[in-house]
Amino acid sequence: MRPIITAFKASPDRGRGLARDMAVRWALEEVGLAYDVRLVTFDDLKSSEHRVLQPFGQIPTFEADGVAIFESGAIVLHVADQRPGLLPADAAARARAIAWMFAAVSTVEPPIVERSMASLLERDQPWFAARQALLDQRVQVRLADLSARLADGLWLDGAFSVGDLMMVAVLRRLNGSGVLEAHPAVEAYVARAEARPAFQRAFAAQRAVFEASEGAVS
Ligand code: GTB
Repeated sequence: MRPIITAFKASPDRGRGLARDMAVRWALEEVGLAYDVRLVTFDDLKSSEHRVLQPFGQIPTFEADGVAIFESGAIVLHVADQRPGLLPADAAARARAIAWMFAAVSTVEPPIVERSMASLLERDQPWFAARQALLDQRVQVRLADLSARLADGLWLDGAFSVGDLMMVAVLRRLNGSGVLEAHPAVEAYVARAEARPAFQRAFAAQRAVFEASEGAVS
């Protein structure tokens, strides 16, 4: 059975590939698994049918061969387990790749999300500049550590893995913010990952959905 994932019919990221179906599409492309997409509206997300698949009423979800799961990281890991390409065969290296996935979502992502939410919701507050400086600093600390880790290496731990995929999916939220520029090794790392053919195919697929939704509106 071809996996079926869910994605926004009209993504609020306007086709920039920042919604969380992007990492899932990218993983599927990396391992060469063809998939189908069920496009959903915000109303669909809150339906009882969708909540059976995703208790929080969100995208993405994944269904294939009796497996129905949610959480983009869990889906990416499951996909990586289906075919070679994203998880090293060696048990210790595999464990390290999974550790990098967790580092992406639980160590690097929180300050990035806090920073973008503040930019979005608190911009008009009189204390915004001071808070933004503090949040920038927290992101910079993580980026400096990643930069040191990458040093002259192409990826976080040997060959490209699920760890890199999730890390880059998280770091892409900083694209266009001017924050990555202070860390050329991290900026080059993100660019290297985005140049992968599998990333390009996944990006084009989600972009096509956005363009179709724009066409439907106008
Ligand atoms: N931890 C879950 C996972 O990784 O799967 C989080 C899933 C999630 O946040 N899904 C969001 C959602 O369905 C879409 S991706 N939200 C609807 C809701 O909660 O009602 C989050 C997202 C959306 C848009 C941007 N953007 O525009 O930059 C970035 C991220």
